[in-house]
Amino acid sequence: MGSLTLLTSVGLLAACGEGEEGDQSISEELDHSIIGIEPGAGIMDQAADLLEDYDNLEGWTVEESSTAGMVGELGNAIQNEEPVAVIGWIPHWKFIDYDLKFLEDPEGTFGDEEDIHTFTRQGFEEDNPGAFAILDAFHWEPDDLQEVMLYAMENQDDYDLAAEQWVEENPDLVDEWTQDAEPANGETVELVTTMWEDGLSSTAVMQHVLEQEGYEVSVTEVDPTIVFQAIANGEADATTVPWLPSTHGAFLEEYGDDMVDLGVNMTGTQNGLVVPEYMDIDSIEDLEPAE
Ligand code: PBE
Repeated sequence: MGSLTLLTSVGLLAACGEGEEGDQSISEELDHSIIGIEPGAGIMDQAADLLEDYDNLEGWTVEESSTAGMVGELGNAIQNEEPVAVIGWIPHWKFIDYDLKFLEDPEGTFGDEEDIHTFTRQGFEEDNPGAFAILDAFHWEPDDLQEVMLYAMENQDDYDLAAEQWVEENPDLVDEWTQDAEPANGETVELVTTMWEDGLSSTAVMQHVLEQEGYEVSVTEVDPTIVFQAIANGEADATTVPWLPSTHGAFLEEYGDDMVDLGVNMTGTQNGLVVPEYMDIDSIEDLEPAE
C-alpha cells in the first residue's frame, strides 16, 4: 500500500500559509479552490461539509470534476511543482506515483480510517448459500487491493486480467474464502460496484472467484447511492464496495434496513484534502478565507 507520507513539520512561514515567494498566500496561489471528483461520490458530500466546518474556508469552492480530471490536474501541477489541493483517498495509485500528504483535519470532516463492507440483498443466503458463504468469508488487506489496482493500471485498466493474475498468485487466501462453500450448480450472482479503482478491483476479484466456483456472474457499475438502492430493493445480489461509516454512511442510513451487512472486507481506507509534499502547509486550518 502506498505509504501515506507522514505530515512533515513545517516552518513558521507555512503556518501562516505564506506561499514560496511570500507575496501570495498558498490560499491565493490555490485560487481558494479545491479540485473534486464526480458529484455522486460520497467524498463529495464530505467536501461540501468541509466548507461548512471550517470558517477559514469562507469563499472557497470545491470544483465538481471527475476522478480522471482531478488526477490529470494533480499530475500537471506536480510536473510544474505548482500548488494544488485535491479531494483524495487511499488506497489509490496517486499515492504511489506522487509524493502526497493529507492535510490534518482537526474538525474531523473526513472521518477517521474507514472500512469497506460486503452487503447482500435480503434472502440471498437462502437463495444461494454457496455464493453467500464466499462473500461472507471475503476479507483482504489494503496491500492486496493495491496489487490488483496496480495490475489493472499496468494493463490498460483491464480489471478482469488484474483479478485473474491476483487470484492466481494468492491461492491460499482465495481457498480461505471458498473452502466452506457448497458447490455451485450454475446459479447467477449479480454484483454492483462503483466506478472507482477500489470497487472495480474487489468486484473483479469476487467475480473471478465466484466464476471459478461455477457461478455465472454479472457486474453493473453505478453511483454509490444506486449500489445501496439496488441491493435494498433486491435488483442486485451483492456488493463489496461500500465505505463506512463516513463516506457512504448517508446511503446506509437511507437503505441499510433492507440490506444484509456481512461486515468488513477490508480496513484502512482514508479520505481527505490532499496536497503535494512540496507544499508548505500541513493542516486545513492553515488555509485562509477568500477576501
Ligand atoms: N471514493 C472512492 C468513493 C468510494 C471509493 C472515496 C471516491 C466515494 O467517495 O464514494
